[in-house]
Amino acid sequence: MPVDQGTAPGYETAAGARICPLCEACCGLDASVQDGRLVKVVPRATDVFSHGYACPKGLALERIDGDPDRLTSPMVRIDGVLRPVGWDEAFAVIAERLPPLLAEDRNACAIYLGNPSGHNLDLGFYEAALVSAVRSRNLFSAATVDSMPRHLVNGMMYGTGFGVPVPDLERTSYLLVIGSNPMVSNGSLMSAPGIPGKLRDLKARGGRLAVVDPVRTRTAAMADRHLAIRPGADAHLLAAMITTLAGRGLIDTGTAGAHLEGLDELLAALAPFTPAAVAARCGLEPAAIEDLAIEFAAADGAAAHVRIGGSTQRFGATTNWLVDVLNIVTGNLDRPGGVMFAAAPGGAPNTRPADGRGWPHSRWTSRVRGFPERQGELPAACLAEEMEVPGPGQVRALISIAGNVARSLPHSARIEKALAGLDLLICLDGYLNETTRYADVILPPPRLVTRGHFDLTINQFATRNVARYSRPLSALRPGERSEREVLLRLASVARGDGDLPVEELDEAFARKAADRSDTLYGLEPGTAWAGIRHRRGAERLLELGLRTGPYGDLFGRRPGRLDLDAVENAPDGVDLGPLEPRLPEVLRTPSGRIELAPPDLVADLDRLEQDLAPEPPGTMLLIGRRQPRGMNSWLHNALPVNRNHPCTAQVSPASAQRLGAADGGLVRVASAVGEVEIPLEISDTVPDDLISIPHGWGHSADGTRQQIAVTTPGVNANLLNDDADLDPVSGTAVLTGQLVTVTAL
Ligand SMILES: Nc1nc2c(c(=O)[nH]1)N[C@H]1C(S)=C(S)[C@@H](COP(=O)(O)OP(=O)(O)OC[C@H]3O[C@@H](n4cnc5c(=O)[nH]c(N)nc54)[C@H](O)[C@@H]3O)O[C@H]1N2
Ligand SMILES: Nc1nc2c(c(=O)[nH]1)N[C@H]1C(S)=C(S)[C@@H](COP(=O)(O)OP(=O)(O)OC[C@H]3O[C@@H](n4cnc5c(=O)[nH]c(N)nc54)[C@H](O)[C@@H]3O)O[C@H]1N2
Ligand code: SF4
Ligand SMILES: [Mo]
Repeated sequence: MPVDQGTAPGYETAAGARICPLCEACCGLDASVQDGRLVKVVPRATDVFSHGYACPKGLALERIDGDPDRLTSPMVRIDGVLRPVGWDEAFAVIAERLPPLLAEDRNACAIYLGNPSGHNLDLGFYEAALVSAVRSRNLFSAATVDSMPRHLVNGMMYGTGFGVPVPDLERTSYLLVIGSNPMVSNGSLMSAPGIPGKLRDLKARGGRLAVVDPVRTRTAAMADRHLAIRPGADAHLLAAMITTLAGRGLIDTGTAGAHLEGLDELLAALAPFTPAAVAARCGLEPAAIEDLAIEFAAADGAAAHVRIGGSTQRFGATTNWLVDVLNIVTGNLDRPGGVMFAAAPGGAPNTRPADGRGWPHSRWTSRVRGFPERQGELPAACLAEEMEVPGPGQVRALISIAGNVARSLPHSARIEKALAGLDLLICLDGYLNETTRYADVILPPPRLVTRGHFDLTINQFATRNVARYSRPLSALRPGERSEREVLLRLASVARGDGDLPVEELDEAFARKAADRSDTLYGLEPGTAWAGIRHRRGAERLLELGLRTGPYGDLFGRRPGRLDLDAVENAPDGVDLGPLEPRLPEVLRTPSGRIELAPPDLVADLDRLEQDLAPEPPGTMLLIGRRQPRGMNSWLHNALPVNRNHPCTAQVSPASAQRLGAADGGLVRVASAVGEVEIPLEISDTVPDDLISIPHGWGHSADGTRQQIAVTTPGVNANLLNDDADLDPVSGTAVLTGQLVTVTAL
């Protein structure tokens, strides 16, 4: 039922504020649109969050949105070949093939939610409609190749998976960065545009930067202290730091102290992890570990922060947990200059009234490996086996939304084989790429200037509270459909209701959310609906989120406070100020306290204790890196590769010599599950016995349409990562530190 088509006069040539949807920095831009095409993007100097910062990716948004290879119509496989078709034809195929499969077994249809879901209002709101309509236990997302350790730890300690403590970057005097390279990635679970300037400011005000990373990254190169740790040893290091502080009587929990549960039990459990016991495993001197701990504890406002390198590893959950413990035992949780909780203006689990249920997990398990769900999801590293292993409950259909699983998930050759064997693959994606080439139906998103933008998810990890909304700068063209429409129609088909009119579906969806809000906030029935019904689509749900959010007017109960009009009328955004202490109001654990010693995490210390031996010298371990122009697997077509950042395998000069390999020469890298041939780059930033390969490459020309990317295809690092290797606590894939052998060719 096409409803979002057609053009609205006056929209087609426009200019206005636009938040960059690519990464968590969420920079404010100024965009110009001509004839509906994004033609120019410049940084917006007056944006209340980014103050004129933007990186080259955001400034090339017009190339990304205008990439001639982007799909402009749905595609359907007809006689084995993907062909462009109209929307009704694409939906007819889905309506014919999806319901019988679901009627047999809901779990036969899996869903994967990819990374851009967190940067897109339609996906952010309406993916939930699809997920609840399909009712499959086989829900997967990028979280289990990324941030699930954080969600789990957050859930177990504070009661919500999102809404995580973030470094108070502008006021801290000591920033400890573990397994993250924000100078290149622009930061993650720490939304802060312009990290380079913010780190320079930290140093200019006399603060210190410490980096724990095997590699001397651009962030490590700026640091006052760089600890070149061995991969996977961060939990050991953190345990020993905490034990050092306990041994010296330096534990001081500050204001969080009144809300803690389990401190003594925790310190007792960590006691075996002395600096001497872990030093060899970490590849560090015991004194370096002690010095770091003492320096951190002595700082007036310190913040420890961990991301990918400390999360997509065997001790991902335990590492994330001990980072928070370190912040807590040094009195840095919930204090200015330490780590603090944002109050997301659009509403979040930790701003809504508590329901006493705590974080959901372990209600079912995956069929093949028996892995317990986390936050409703199963490990993405289990997706291949669920598609591949026959028997009752086998996944026979996949709906992949904004994801490129054939490049992003470990053991990707196995993923591709399984994709090829599916009965039905539906992809919501704008490219014919390594994943969507296996699709039966591809449903492309519209141009990004047709969407409104608000950082619903990312505001939960912002380093400052802001509310910013970008208006659509162009109406949908006749062949375009909003992702709202696509998801609602898919949901309707999956529910068995058929292809109903979209506005009807949307109204029912929004009405339900509004009625729930009435109950949640004790409003007169119908109040919330009356306050939002003048809007449509994502904006209607955003209005609900904002008005019931922490700064909202609660439909007149808190007059003068935020509604969407107020935010829309402030194109630079509404600055809601620096982060403020939120304990204990932020807690959503059943006990209403901070659980310092969750049983699943304390139990993992046994496994940590079994892992104290360093690998023998000469054992090569694979690690990853991010590059300035990439965005996981999907920007290499729109942004030509920078000569300085090709897809190479970096090793140290000594490792190169031992391997007999020359700079620029080919090497074969082999793991338990695959092998690749890749040019070698000798780099003194990488320590001996590690090999660094960036992910997101390996652009296949076979059956894809990415004319630029295939000219510099690079090599797919996930051919090497073994999907058997998981953090057993969080289910997160191990994407750093897997064993490989390297041979010069
Ligand atoms: N080896 C290794 N593997 C990794 C990582 C690593 O460090 N090392 N990092 C992991 C991490 S952190 C992440 S987040 C994952 C990411 O992995 P994925 O979740 O697969 O995400 P991307 O690779 O970013 O691919 C995004 C896809 O969405 C499409 N897309 C972009 N914008 C939109 C939109 O608005 N709507 C729709 N429908 N589609 C859109 C793009 O065309 C692309 O195909 O990769 C993980 N994989
Ligand atoms: N340019 C660019 N920016 C991006 C992305 C991109 O692909 N390109 N992706 C976006 C996404 S989805 C995310 S999640 C964020 C991620 O943002 P970051 O977390 O900053 O990710 P990386 O830059 O990969 O940094 C991870 C670091 O961990 C180190 N490391 C590897 N193994 C270990 C280990 O065992 N211990 C420790 N301590 N360190 C280790 C690596 O050497 C690397 O420097 O970046 C986002 N921003
Ligand atoms: S730093 Fe991230 S949000 Fe900012 S312009 Fe670059 S890609 Fe966009
Ligand atoms: Mo990510």
